[in-house]
Amino acid sequence: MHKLSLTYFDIAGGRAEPARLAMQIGNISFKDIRFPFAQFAQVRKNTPLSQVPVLTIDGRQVTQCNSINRFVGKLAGLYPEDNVQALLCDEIMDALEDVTNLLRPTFNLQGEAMQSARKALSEGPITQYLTWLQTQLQQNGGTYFADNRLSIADLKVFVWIRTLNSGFLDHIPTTLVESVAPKLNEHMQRKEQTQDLIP
Ligand SMILES: N[C@@H](CCC(=O)N[C@@H](CS)C(=O)NCC(=O)O)C(=O)O
Repeated sequence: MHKLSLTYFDIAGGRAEPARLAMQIGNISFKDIRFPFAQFAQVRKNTPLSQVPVLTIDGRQVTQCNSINRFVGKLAGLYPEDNVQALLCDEIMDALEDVTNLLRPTFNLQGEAMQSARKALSEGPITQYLTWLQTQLQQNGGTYFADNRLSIADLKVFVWIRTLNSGFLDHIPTTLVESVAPKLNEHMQRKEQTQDLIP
């Protein structure tokens, strides 16, 4: 058994939350190292690319959230064994990284500049990705994103949709998901209702 720890912000979202959920669901023992935003400058001095999340496995630090997701997904039985289903699972996770990266520069903006940048993202790429995700869900039967069962892709979508709905991202309307891709809210609510999904 590997000795695992996962280092990330103390938030119920972002790039490490799907892996945290997967390890909880799969009863994978790990050290959940959480820190407040204010400590990031200090923490990043000790991470390989000055970024988080970092998975430490038997003392070795590993970066890249989707690599971490695939690894813990396999440990937890939440990653498809079939190659095509694995491809579909990866596609969803990588698409979510793309849209997350579009949001990234807006965190450095303030006031009206942030408002107009986020309005443009909401009406453009975020709507496009939400619509696409809903289509993918429906093409795969309407319940799961791959493999006809819960996978790490479902957890990553769940975390993103919960964040969009939460109001955590200023100027992204909390009604956006419901208005452009309501099936994704149903998907999230289904996951929330299952006892295997935490906090
Ligand atoms: N490609 C990396 C991106 C990681 C990343 O950008 N993490 C953010 C926090 S969610 C970060 O550390 N940002 C600081 C920076 O890049 O300077 C991954 O997939 O994990």
